Amino acid sequence: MINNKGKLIIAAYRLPFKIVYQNNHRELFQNSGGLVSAVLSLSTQKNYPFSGNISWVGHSENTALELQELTHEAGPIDAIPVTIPAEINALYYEGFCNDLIWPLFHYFPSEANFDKTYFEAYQAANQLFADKIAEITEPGDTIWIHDYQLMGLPALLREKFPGNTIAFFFHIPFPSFEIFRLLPVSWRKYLIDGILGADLIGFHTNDYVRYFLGTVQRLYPQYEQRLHYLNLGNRLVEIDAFPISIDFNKFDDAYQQPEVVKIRTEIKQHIPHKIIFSVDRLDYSKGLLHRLIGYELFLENNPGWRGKVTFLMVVVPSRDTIGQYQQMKTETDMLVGKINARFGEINWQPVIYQYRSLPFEELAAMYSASDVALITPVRDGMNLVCKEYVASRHDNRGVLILSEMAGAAAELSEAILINPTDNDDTANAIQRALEMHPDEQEGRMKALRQRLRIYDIDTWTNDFFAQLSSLETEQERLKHTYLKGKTMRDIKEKYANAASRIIFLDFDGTLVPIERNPQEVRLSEDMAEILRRMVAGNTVVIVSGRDRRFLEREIGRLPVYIVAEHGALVRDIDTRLWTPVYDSMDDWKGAIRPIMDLFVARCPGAFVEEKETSLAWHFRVVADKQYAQRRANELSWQLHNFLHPELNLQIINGNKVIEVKKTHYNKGTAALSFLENKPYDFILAMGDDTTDEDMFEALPETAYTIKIGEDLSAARTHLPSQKDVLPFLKSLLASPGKL
Ligand code: ADQ
Repeated sequence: MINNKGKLIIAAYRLPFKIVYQNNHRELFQNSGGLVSAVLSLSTQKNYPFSGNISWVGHSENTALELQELTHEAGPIDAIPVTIPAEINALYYEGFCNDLIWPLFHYFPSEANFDKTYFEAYQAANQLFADKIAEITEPGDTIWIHDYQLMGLPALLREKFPGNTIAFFFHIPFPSFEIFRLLPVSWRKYLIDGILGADLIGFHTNDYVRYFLGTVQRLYPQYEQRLHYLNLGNRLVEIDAFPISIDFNKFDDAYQQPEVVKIRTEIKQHIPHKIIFSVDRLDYSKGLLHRLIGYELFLENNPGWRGKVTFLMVVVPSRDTIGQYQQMKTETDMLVGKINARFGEINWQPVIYQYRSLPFEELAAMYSASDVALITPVRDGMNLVCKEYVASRHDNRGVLILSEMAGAAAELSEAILINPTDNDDTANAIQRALEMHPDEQEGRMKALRQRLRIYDIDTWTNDFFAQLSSLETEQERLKHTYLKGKTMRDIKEKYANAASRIIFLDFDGTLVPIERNPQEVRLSEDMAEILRRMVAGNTVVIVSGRDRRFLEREIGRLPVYIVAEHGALVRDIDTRLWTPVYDSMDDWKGAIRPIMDLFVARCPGAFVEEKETSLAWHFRVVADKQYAQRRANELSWQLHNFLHPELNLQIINGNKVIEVKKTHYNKGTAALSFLENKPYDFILAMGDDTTDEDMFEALPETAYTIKIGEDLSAARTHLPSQKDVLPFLKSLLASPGKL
């Protein structure tokens, strides 16, 4: 895993501890939520990848001193409180977080309040977190930030600590762009820039990953996306799905615990027929009202089940100081009353409704006593209740009815999946679950349990940190170190002492600056002069993607090797004749050209460029970038279907261009063909473009590879800009050489 690490810092809105005063006695309560268990189990692992105690930074009403005294002996977590003044906290937490982001991201835009003071408080609170974390951060520390309350924090920390690893995990749904775009423009930018300050960004499901990447693409079309990676130019960010899980063994073991067995027996005695169970926080996203209406419809449609089933609905109080929540509680109370009044009998109550928090043993007993779990949120990032229910069913019995709107539905396909707002669907699912044959129940439950047993909370944390570790390796590989000081001395010394040298130089962006109009590019006299001097004692090869006509015009007069069209054509230094790397290269164009032309017609502004050895479909100048990108994806897909391996063609998705050319050659193969003909003990390659990466990757380890600019690269060193190329080459030639 990760080597020579500093400590792990966790930032989440809440601290995992709270001090409660009872009868003049102080007591420390440790929250047992999923994240806390994950962190605790991580800290006890043999190959724990960090050093020292974990610092957990979070809002608290307790002082640092109180917490220190009590948590000192409590275990591996040091609690570090952030003090947020009450008036800011109200606008930040109850306001921006729970009166705007929570409803909006759960697809309740009509419940969202876009208040300017909320946003100001959100920024202020994120800054308070950043300041507190800055007090304790040291080089090598990893900072893991959680959830929608702290979206601005990764960027605030990145600015202060560019060298530290920062990870971010988002626990609620990330919505599609149509919802996200409802936010004011500057808020959107603050939130997305904020999250992108992290190195690794985790969501529960692949859908949320897609929506996030889609949003970034709308805001920043210039960031290149490849698989799960986003290239910000000077930094690589990974965005991936890590479905959070639970402590499977804790719930599984509970089945046989004496206290749980006792409570389960009591429940079964008290309710001597089928039990449907649900437990949630009070929240409109949890679908309580729809669930009750679905159950009512089930009783209406199935008179035979009346008196033989009870719905045990437990709701844990939450956010009930907010108006919407109070109203929801009243509506729930009324609906329960209505169902009980409509169907209840002297010795049968259709709904037993409890508004309270349950201790663990009681929760485990209810899970294992029930015949059906009815978990029907209208939106839920993941939903842990359904996973806890499955883990509690050590007996392999019970049926899970689960909303398809919960993130967990992507993993738990053996549940009966329903649309929670479709009352008929809910009612039918209840009937089907109650009447399901025990063999079928067992088959489904075993499959669900097997999956959760493997992907439990420990696997989740390990998966997350393993990704972080391999991302760090990738970032290290692509990191840019500028060519100066010792590396510069080293390269000059090697140059001076070498017996046989070869130098590969890209043209645009390396020997000449990038111009808006590519045809207007001219090689400067200074650069031409350096190249002429360089030829004495060096094999000089100019490697370009341009066609040979252009290259003849611009550099034809120079006594150098020239490689055109990414390695397809080579001009000899002595004969000055061009040779194609492959014969009869363009017999394939007749088949590809009509496909590209069709896409020109379907995408106004796009055009086809016919090079000697390739065909390129350009869409840089198309006004509607989104539309053009879609067409480009479509074209690329059609071409992929068309290109059989025997055609020996490849598709290159370049920067706003899709190019088809013969496989087997690129700037890398072109460079290698020179090395095959003669041994060299000094190899240098310079370039700025993505196609130069083939050259950097292909050349031997001993080669000096230099990327122009800050973009991530496989080259070992960088020069900041094209302007630095001439001074560098001059200084190289000034090295006192053997030759
Ligand atoms: P929550 O919205 O809180 O979490 P959930 O994932 O279901 O939702 O977790 C609820 C937890 O509270 C469960 O562990 C459950 O056992 C417990 N709980 C619920 N009712 C209870 C009661 N009456 N008494 C005692 N305990 C009760 C947010 C996101 C979710 C995401 C989690 C984790 O909204 O989508 O799954 O974070 O990332």
